[in-house]
Amino acid sequence: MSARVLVVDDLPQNVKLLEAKLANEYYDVAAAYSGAQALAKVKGFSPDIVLLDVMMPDMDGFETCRRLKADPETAYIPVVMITALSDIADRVKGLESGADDFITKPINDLHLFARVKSLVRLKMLTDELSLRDQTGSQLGILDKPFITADFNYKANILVVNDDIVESRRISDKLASLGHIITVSEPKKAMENVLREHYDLVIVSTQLYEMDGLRLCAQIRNNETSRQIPLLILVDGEDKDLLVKGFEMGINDYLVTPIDQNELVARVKTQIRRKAYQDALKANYQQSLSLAVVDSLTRLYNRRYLDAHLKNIVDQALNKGKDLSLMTIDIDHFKQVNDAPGFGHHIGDEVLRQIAERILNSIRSTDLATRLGGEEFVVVMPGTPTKSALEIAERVRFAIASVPFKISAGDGSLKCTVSIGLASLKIGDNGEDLMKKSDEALYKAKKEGRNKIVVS
Ligand code: GH3
Ligand code: MG
Ligand code: MG
Repeated sequence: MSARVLVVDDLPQNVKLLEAKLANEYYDVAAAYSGAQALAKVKGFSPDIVLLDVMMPDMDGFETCRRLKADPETAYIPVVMITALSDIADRVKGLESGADDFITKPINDLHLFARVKSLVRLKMLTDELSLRDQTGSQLGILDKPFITADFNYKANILVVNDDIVESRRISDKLASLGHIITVSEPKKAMENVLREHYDLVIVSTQLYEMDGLRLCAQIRNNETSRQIPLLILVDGEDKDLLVKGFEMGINDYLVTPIDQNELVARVKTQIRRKAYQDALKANYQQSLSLAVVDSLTRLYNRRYLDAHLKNIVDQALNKGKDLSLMTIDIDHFKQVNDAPGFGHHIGDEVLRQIAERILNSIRSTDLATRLGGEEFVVVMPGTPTKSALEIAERVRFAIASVPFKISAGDGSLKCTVSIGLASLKIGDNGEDLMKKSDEALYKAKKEGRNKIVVS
């Protein structure tokens, strides 16, 4: 995994040492020698992770970190603080300032690479989501999501530990962060994980009944629980176990006996991250479907057609495949809305049923969209004019042959559509195709409606 690392330290020899270690593992490394320099460099270099010394003149590591995390552009770059001492107060202060992790000097290579790998992996996931989000913003359909660092979210946390005393201490300490469930049997834990929604699972690796890591592996290997953050409790001496844990994708660890403040800080970090990822995903999915699907008919809308028609046309031209497109317009639809005792909502009832009949008359590979108003477009990949005409006739007939159910008048209404059909010729683009089918539609209207005209 090649990733970009920014090393920040006021002492050049420290920077050199870290640079050498990281370059050795094929990381792409840049250096900054002060907090101010780091803030500037982050923008151009866009690192996947920042290793940040705490003790620096002028702006110290805490302040640098706070500023990185306060800027929406840089907030999601993981920061690892490097503290001179294994001073608990410093660690907690670091995590409170938004750091994702810390390492103590002298730097243990194992811990360094474990932390870096795990954070970089997470960053890549977040990047992918942001990228999709950005595509959404470019299409003009997504608001920029930004979850602030403040923290009111009540989390669901599962603690798996058969040390009842330790378990109790953990759940007391975390009580203010949300809802804490404790279980002592791994089997029951897995059942819980699959049944409930958890924001974090804390697993002791000193369980009597089962290897705690095995439970972690089960959680990671199950589609339902794959994304849940995992935090393990390990005996400080057990380095091998920690390495194995990171390899299977745990997110963080605490060394026993647990420091209570560190517990809270690390749990908060995990939950915040999960909340961010969830929000990003939900925002993306929801905005996307809100933005490209027409709410009345549930067909795709014009924005979607505009974005995709070009791709469909390019693909057809490149592969030498047929492509046909029809524009469907309801005949005298204004009269439906304007009929005495009817109104817009009756028109909407008809629109919905027309969309349904269009969908039922086309094939699953065809793309049905509501272009706007009472006009629909169906794109038919791989379809020459002759077959497209058959499909168009099916649509026309499905609409004209059976009256629509409405909640006005005598409860039913006859309605017809006119259809313009065009097929792709070499040299055409999407717009040409739309224009041709629209002209054909105009002709169908002129020739008396309830009919199909081929361009
Ligand atoms: P033509 O056969 O020439 O297409 O006649 P038309 O009345 O269908 O055409 P025109 O373009 O004059 O009017 C379209 C009407 O469609 C205007 C509007 O009342 C109605 N309409 C457009 N969008 C909606 C909608 O979302 N809901 C409802 N109920 N009516 C709509
Ligand atoms: Mg119209
Ligand atoms: Mg019309």
